[in-house]
Amino acid sequence: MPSKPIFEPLDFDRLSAAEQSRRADAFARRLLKRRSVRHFSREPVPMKLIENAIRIAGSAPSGANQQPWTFVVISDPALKREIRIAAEAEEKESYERRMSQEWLDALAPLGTDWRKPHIEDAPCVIVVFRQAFGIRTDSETGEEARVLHYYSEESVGIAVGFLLAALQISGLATLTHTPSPMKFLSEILDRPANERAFVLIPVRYPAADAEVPAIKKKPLAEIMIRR
Ligand code: IYR
Repeated sequence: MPSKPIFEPLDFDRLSAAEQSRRADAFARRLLKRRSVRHFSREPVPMKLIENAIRIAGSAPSGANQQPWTFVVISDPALKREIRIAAEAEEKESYERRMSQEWLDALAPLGTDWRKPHIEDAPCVIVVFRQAFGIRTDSETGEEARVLHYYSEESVGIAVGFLLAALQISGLATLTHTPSPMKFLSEILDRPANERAFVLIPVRYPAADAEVPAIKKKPLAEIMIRR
């Protein structure tokens, strides 16, 4: 039986125009500095910051509020090593055989290759899983049934955006890594059949001498249209 909606008062702080601008500027200043970093320091990352960022990611809007995500936080060195080895095996195959020349050319300015040492030397790696469907257990019979999930790709994409922004605001550096195919992550991390790896995110402080590719974002005039 469908349940009826229950409403509650919205908790919303109406800000003064000055405060709105101040917050928007402060957020932009910090977020505009976000770069994908591949050179990390080995300094540990406070778990409180990771928990906070995942709490924020978990508050993202999702299709039918199904929250179709699982965030696996890995700090065990042996597990990170295992993931690095498996990711590099897939990536080597991709870079050397699966990716087209057009794709390799598009990536050339980033200077990436199949080697992924950052998976191992980040003190923390977050693997985000998308729950392609849910599992409902009947309280009486104990029988399991599939629950359809709506817009799970979009929902997890939004949650990852929240996650990256929260980690950036917390003063940490991230990298979005999508080794392809990612099935090995389900196996190594022992995830159930309804979950698909979505993205792997090494998190940490950048190395003191970290460098990033000299690439630019499109200006506002190129990405925004007013009608
Ligand atoms: N998954 C590979 C290749 C790669 C693909 C894209 I599209 C990028 O923006 C960056 C890398 C890798 O992680 O190296």
